[in-house]
Amino acid sequence: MLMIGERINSTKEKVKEAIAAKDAKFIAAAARSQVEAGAGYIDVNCAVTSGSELHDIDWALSVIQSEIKNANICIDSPNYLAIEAALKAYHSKGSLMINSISGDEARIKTILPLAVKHNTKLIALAMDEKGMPNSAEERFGAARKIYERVKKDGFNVENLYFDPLIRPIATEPDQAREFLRSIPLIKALGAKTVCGLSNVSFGLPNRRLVNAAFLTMAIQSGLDAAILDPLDKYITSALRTSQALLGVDEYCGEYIRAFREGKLI
Ligand code: THG
Repeated sequence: MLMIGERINSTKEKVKEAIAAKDAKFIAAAARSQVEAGAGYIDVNCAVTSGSELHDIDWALSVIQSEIKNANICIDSPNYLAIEAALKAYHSKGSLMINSISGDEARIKTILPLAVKHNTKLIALAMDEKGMPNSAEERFGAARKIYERVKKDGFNVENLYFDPLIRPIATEPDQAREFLRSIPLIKALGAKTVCGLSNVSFGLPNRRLVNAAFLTMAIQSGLDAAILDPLDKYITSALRTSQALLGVDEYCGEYIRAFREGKLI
């Protein structure tokens, strides 16, 4: 399963301050530590930076690319102009992922051509104009419409990742179950699945424990990728044990290596 490192996100106060102060060391260290912990992509969100997102994402991408050769980056922004700025700033040989579109046609119209032109991976939230989905079937229905829509415009669906949108179980106890049930339905379309893991535990104590247990269940259900904190030992423990138990970690090599490197609880 692909880990997308979540730590460079401007909703986090320290990150917001580092971006405002143009603290290149902070951003470079956050990128490096996540890659060393096993992140395949680094999510970059500069959206909460008081009106300077375009400039800030350009700066952050330069910093990350000079720290990490051929960095794979996941551009996380509600603003297509910021996504466009990031595509311009990216000059490495790695791979880009755009986070995200949904069933909203206005957003598809602006972002999809960029994803096609630059041959990026693309996250699509499994929701349409009716809003947040409740059941697995609603998630699947929204995903199917988006799948057909992006395929029609020439997007390579092998690069499509659906986010079935996990919601806090503290207030909506059936949502983890509906999320998990939606994964095989969506994957049967021929697309991949991804999620922002930590939403599931919002409002609960000891959130890391809930995130880790949920990750184990999601991996068992076939989740392909997750936006998470790769430095969290609960996360790496859940990931390595799950993959070893499912037989996708040959001779438990990755599990043993993670143990030796002190990455397990
Ligand atoms: N789906 C998609 N993209 C996403 C999300 C998703 N991008 C943003 C978010 N959700 C995933 N990224 C983060 C980044 C940081 C944190 C959580 C999710 C984080 N949160 C702290 C916490 O939960 O305790 C609080 C913030 C802070 O430290 O100040 O660190 O679902 N496609």
